Amino acid sequence: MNQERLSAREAFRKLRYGMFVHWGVYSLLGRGEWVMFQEKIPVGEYEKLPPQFNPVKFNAGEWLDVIESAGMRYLTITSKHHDGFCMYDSDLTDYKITNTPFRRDPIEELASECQKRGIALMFYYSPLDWRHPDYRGDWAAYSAYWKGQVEELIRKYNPIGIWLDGCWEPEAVRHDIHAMDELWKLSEFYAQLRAKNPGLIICNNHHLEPLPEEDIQTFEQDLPGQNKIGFNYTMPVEGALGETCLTINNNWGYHHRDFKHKPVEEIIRALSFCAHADANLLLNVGPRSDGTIQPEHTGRLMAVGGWLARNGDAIYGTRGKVFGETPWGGATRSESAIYLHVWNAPVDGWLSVDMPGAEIQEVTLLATGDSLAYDRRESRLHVKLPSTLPDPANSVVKIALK
Ligand code: FHN
Repeated sequence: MNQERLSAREAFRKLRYGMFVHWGVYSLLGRGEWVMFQEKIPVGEYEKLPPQFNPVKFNAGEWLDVIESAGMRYLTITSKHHDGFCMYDSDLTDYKITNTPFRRDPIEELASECQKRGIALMFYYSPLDWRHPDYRGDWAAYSAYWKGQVEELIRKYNPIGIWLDGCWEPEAVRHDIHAMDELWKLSEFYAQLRAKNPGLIICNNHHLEPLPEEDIQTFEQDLPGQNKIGFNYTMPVEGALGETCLTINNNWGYHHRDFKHKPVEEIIRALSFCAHADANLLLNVGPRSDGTIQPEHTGRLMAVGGWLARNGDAIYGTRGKVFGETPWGGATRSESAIYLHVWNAPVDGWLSVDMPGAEIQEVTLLATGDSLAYDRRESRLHVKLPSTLPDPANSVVKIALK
């Protein structure tokens, strides 16, 4: 693996927390990003949406304000979803946002704002396409089209990576990574991309073990290794970058009747569990057709940002897999400290962890700096928690090492 790729992977892992955005003309209907397929909307009918699309309230600076106050360090946004509509100014199709009343290129505006603020940018791209005539026709022509679009996204907007989604079609290749690679010619394409962009981060959300040239193993709507929804590869693969992608409610694209907004505590625990499992969390919002993110979501994001303002040292730049499963929570570590994430505090208030050989300088509550009493018996460390913890969702104990 070349040095640029190694450095890019390390930088990506350190980001730990990103915003996923599913935004497209489907937001006009407000019934999620699969509406065209689920409601069997004919292409000709669906094509009536772009002429109505004019997100006049879209403001890249406002989106980046939300990302920054949320404590998120990267943005992964849909450049083209399965409906085939391009949310950027593609040279390869007229079916794109710059051909709507909006006329502007929101991806370009977001890329510029991300650059200004040091927020990393990735593009979700769907090779699966419900509209393109060659998708079910001239496979060679369609392959040239979608790969050309991925290349133009990289060339035009300079993202840190590409997040592919949809190579799990057709069913025949869904459970066989080698058949999928053969059909979509993925490894060959990745090598072409890497020849020009050695440090490109590549993700393919196929829910199988990553190919050698793929960097990220995704856990969709699932925490790493839990596989509660059955279509993720059950255990994190050694050496892959883990990333859980999670909806903030129950839909990726905007759904006007989805009120199942996740509680702040649940999001904080998901973020902490991912870091404990040495994985990133990519939390999704689905903006509305006017270009705004709904307040139920911005409010939650800000609240998690508040927790991160107090506890971010235990998340950003840390590594996980410090201990095995524990009944009280999880753990992360940096060069100089171990962080115990406590979301299920022991009834007697004593945390006990095995820490052979560690030389301890101090034990404190990360959020307040308050010192905590601790005791060492042989290789085990016992820490006395206060009766009231600062963050019921997840209070972090910092063990500063000498
Ligand atoms: O079909 C897509 C879905 O619309 C959404 O984009 C998610 C995000 O991970 N991926 C696919 C379902 O696995």
